[in-house]
Amino acid sequence: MTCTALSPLQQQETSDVTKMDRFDTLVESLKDILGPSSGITSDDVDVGDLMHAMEKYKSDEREWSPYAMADASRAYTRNLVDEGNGKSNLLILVWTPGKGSPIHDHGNAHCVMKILRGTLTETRYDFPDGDKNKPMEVKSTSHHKENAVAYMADELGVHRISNEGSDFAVSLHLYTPPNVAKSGCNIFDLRSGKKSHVPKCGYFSKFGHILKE
Ligand code: 2CO
Ligand code: FE2
Repeated sequence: MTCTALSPLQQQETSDVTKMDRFDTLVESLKDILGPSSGITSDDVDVGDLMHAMEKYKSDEREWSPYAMADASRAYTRNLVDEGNGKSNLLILVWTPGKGSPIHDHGNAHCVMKILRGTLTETRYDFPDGDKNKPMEVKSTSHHKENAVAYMADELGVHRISNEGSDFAVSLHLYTPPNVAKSGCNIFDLRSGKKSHVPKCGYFSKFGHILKE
């Protein structure tokens, strides 16, 4: 298995150990915005505020690269950055070129995604209609470029994310409440619409440390 951080963290100013870089500031801002929410349902969260905070941050690889663990043997890696006082999951996903996720839902949670590097393709579908065995139809296809922010939720259907570029792509995902981390998600077969439950959507690394399998 190949495990490589995307690039070495560049030597940074160490004279002020309390200095926070802008990515760290974004992580704290997201936590602050979620502060007043109950963390139990997704109804009392202001998604606009979360998206605005992500839009304000301009991606700088030196700031987030300690979390961005790539593994070319997988379609993508899920790297935990923060748990937002139990109200969210903040993940950095590293997408292998030419690969993508299965079609999946989001456990009744808000999903806000910001592209940190490269371009990602999002293909949306409606939830399959009951148990009918029929191919899933594409509802929309979008290409999200570096620094773009997108929103997804079960109300909008299900989706697949893929990296059609020739280099690793990286995205930041905030899930609130953290339902998928607790109970997994569902994936869907493109040809039949058949649903399968994935009980655990695991992490490749947590807080910058690769997890041993
Ligand atoms: N939801 C997927 C995951 O957390 C990534 S696609 O963007 O929502 O694995
Ligand atoms: Fe998703």
